[in-house]
Amino acid sequence: MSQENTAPTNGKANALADAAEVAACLRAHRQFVMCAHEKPDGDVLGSGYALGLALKSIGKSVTYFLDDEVPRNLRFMPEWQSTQRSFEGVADDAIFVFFDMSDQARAGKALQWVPRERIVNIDHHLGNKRFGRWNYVNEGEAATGSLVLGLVFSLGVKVTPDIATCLLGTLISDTGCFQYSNASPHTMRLGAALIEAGADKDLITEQLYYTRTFAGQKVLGRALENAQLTDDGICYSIVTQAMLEEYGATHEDLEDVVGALRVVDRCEVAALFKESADGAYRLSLRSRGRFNVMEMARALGGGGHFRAAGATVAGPRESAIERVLAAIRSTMDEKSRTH
Ligand SMILES: [Mn+2]
Repeated sequence: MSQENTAPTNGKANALADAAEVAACLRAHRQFVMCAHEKPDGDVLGSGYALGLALKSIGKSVTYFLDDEVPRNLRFMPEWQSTQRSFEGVADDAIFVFFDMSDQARAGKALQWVPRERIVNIDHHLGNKRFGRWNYVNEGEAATGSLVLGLVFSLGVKVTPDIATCLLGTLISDTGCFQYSNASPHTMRLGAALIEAGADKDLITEQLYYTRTFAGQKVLGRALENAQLTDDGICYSIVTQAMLEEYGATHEDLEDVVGALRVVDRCEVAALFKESADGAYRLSLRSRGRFNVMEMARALGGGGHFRAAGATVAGPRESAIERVLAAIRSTMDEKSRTH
């Protein structure tokens, strides 16, 4: 990969300036804590590991903090075993880098104490709250990892095969293996450059898309068996705690379920209700492209993207379903009236 001192921008005039400014901050400090959001995915962890590797290569001290286990399917990422659940060894002047979250609250309880003046915020979500002292945000990018690649360039660090694997993992994770509409020519070029730099594409796709637990596949079968399809194109299903217990599955095993509902030909909006131990439901919403599920999720106190969003809704089950279907229909009706 060429080492031009330019950040890969996506038509946003301020992205390059932001990258240079953040790179200056990274050069000026000596210790960094990489911070992930709750329910970590390939984008947030790959971004943290990639920037961590880049910073270590220029002599900086790096801690990867995660108030959770690293999900099994992300344990292919270089550096994952260095992830720690405490702030042990973190000095008072350390800088905290928050990845892939529009709001500090998404980082979970353990990171709410971190003051703005010590935060670098790197993100691609709509409506980012600019909660850091340094905010490197570009909503046009498919993944936060694209922005991290820009920083690696700005730092003048060589993109090693390990850094490339982490960053290709972010792109593959957030684009559904380059299938979603966010996989622009720009994103494909970044992916190609990362493969040229030595990223292990086959390892990433095998781990993210072709490795599932047997328990998870059994629950997927049950969720499809129980799925409902309404006349107005809402395909939904529920995974209860009892189902998870029956097969020994966890919420981590459920990531394919909502996608399997979304592919139904008469489906416009897919909704999966995942019962939590406390009786509330974690809701995942997916759109076939006509309706903005982020609006629906926001009406329920959640958020996300146009085609993929989520929220948490209180039980009991029947009233949760009723409220969610009402929120979905309200957005669908609104669009039908205005288009
Ligand atoms: Mn992301």
